[in-house]
Formats: sequence, C-alpha cells, structure tokens
Amino acid sequence: MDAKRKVQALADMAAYVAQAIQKEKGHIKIVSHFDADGICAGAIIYKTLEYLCKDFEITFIKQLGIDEIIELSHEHNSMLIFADIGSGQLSQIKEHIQIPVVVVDHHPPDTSCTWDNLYHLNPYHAGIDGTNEISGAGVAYILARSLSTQSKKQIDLAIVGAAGDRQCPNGKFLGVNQLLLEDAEYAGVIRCEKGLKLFGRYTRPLHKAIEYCNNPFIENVSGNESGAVQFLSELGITVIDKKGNWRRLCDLTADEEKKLSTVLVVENVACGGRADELIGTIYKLKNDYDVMEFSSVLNACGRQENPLFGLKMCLGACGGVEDILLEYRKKIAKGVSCARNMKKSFVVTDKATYIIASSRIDENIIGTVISILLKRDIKTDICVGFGCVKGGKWVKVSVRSKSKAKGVNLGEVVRKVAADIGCGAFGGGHSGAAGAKIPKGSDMRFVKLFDAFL
Ligand SMILES: [Mn+2]
Repeated sequence: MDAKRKVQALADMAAYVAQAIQKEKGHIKIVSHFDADGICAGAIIYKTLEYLCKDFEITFIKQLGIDEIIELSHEHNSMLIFADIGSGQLSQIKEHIQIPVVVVDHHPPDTSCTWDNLYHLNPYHAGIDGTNEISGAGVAYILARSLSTQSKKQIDLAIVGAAGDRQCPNGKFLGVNQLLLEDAEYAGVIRCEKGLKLFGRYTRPLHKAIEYCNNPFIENVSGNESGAVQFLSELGITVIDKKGNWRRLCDLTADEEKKLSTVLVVENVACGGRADELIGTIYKLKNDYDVMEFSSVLNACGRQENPLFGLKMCLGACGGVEDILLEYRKKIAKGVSCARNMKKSFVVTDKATYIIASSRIDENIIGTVISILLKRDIKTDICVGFGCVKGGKWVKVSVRSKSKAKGVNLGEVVRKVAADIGCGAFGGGHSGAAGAKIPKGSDMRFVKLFDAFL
C-alpha cells in the first residue's frame, strides 16, 4: 500500500476517535510526553481543543508508569487524551482508568488490549511504520485535522515532532512524513532550501551561531565568542553589515557561505564526522527557526523541566528562548567536563565504553553528554552512560553508537538486558540510540549482560 492510502486509512480511524472527543462536554485532560515530539503533539491537540471551545488542561510527563496512571485515576476528569505516549501501557490504563480514554501514539501498540471506553489511534493499525514514517505529532495532526479544519495550520508541528524523534535520517523525511512535508510546503508554513546546516541561520548573529556550534567542535572557537569573531574575520567574513547590524548566516553572499562551509566540513571530518552532514536541506519555519533547530529547542525545554515553555513556543511565543538555551548549554558543558574528569573510571571493553556517573550526571542530559563524548573522547563504537534519577531508587541508562556502527540494534539489546535484570527494570529504543531505567546498584550487572549480548 502506498503512503497516501495508508494516511487515508489512518484518517478514517481518526474520524471515529474525533467523534468521541467532539461529544465530550466535561473536563478533558491532555497528557503528553515531555520531549520535542510530545510537546508538538500536545500543542496540536491543545490548539484544536481551543478551536472547539472545550474545557481542558494539558500536562507533560517524562514517562507513563503505573504511579502516574494511578495518580490520574484519582483526578476529576471526564476524558483523558494521551499523546505520544500510552500505546505501550494499555493494560495498566485499562485496569485503573474508568473514564473515556483517547490514546494518540506512534509507539508499537499492545494490540491485544482494548475496551469500550478506549479510542486508540495508532499508525501500526493502518500499516504505517511508527518508528520511521510518522511521529506522535504526526498522528496528533491527523486526528486534529478531522476535528477542525483550522487545525490544518498546525501541520508544521507534525514535521518538527518527526525531526525531534530522529525520523529524518540524513536530513530526509520518509513515507507519511514526506507527504506531510509536501503539504506543509504547499501551505507555505515550511520553506525548503539547500545550504549550511548551522543552528541560528535566521535567528542569531553568525559569530554567535559559530560560537554555540558543537558540531563540529573547533578548539578556541566553539564556546568562545572572540575566538568565533576572529575565526570569521580570518575567512574574510565581516560580522557587522554596513548599517551596523549583526550579520546572520542567511545574510552571507553565496561565496561567503561556500567558504565557511568548506572550512567547517574539513573541521567536521577531522573530528570524526561525515563530509556531507553539514550541507543539506534547511526546512525553514514561519517563526524563522529551522525544523531541526526548533525541535532541539523544544527538547531543551523538556529536559530543563520546562515543557510548558516549549508549548508556548509552539503556540507562537518567541521571547526568552536564548535564556533557556544558555542554561541548557551550561548544564551540558558541566556534564561533559564531569564525565571527562572521571575518564580513569570508564569501563572499556573491546565492544563498548561504560561511563558510570549514576551519582553525578543528571538523567536528563546523560544521553547528550555521551553523544558528545562519542565524537572525540571514546574509541569504541558504542558508549553507555549511567545517570542519576531523582528519588535515588533508579538509574537511567543511555546507549549511543557512532554512525558507522552497524549490525546491532541497540534498542533490542537494551530491552533484553533490562528484562534480564528484572525488578521493574525496563528499556528499549532505536538501532542507534536506546535507554533504560534500572534499579540503583545494578549498574555493573547491566555492563556484564550488555557486553555479553553484544
Ligand atoms: Mn514520539
């Protein structure tokens, strides 16, 4: 079946779910995931319920475990809408929640579980691969479209959500995402152009964009404002225009951009990156952000425990972003230097490097920290980081591989290891990035089992 027919099949299912929402007169609570995709999915539904003049509220959660479900069961809502979350927790939801439940998710569903008050919209039921072809925000958009024609304006968020969930390998969207992108371009809410992929292309002074860039990481330039200015002036690129304004990347001439691209590509290859990853399609949004850039801003909001700020940005607010990003950068830099300082205690096997920072690096940033270390500090293809979780009962495990590492599905391995550890441990993910939560003290067991599975 081609992508268009699959979308039609999903839209037909959405119409049924939409009816239940339309009929609902009481208080609706939207519960969405706290990452970029979840924030976009939440924002799409939020805006749609606003169009429909519903009585509603929204909340974002890190995970939907049994504790969260029981807490929700004690609240006084008339309907719950789970977005970008819930398809894997149907049996627990069924057990504890009596009111009507809508689940709008793209994770593999527990198909055997269903009940009268469940309205479940999931791409797998329409033969769509929810890992690569559509995000939680994409599914939310399909639902929103059948609730209100005004919601068609939110299509850009469906693409941002997909980018946030890494559904654009090498900068390209596939299947349903590609169809949605074409619609978004046609509607004029996303504009595609080719060029240097540097965050802040339209939103930041160029020297700031260079200073904040970690990809490539250039010694004495990355994280160094005057170094960045000097770097540009050595290339013959002025940082201020004739009127005295800061120049942005989008203000450069084609020649200047080419010169800058060449140097950055060389630097990127020198630190282990691919030659072609810095040049490609830029997907410009109405708010001047690039799609990838905006999704990483939303991700930072979630990880800074401020998803509501991300929601506001999706709904059109624009102030205060630099502050939140600055805080986030500081946190990451602190995490990276903390990990580097404990290099001697890394456990290194011939397959992977294990960084056991379960009492020092926060669970929200451990994944990003090991991704950075994997570029320059680590020899093995796979890196595993252990981060601390508030409350002290759990440890967060993040696993990342270099783009070259092939043949291992990290998500599968992590899921099996977590199952072997037991005691409530759980995990999963994708082939190149995965995560788990394990009981405190089982770090070394994870190391042993994981290494054996590899
Ligand atoms: Mn998602």
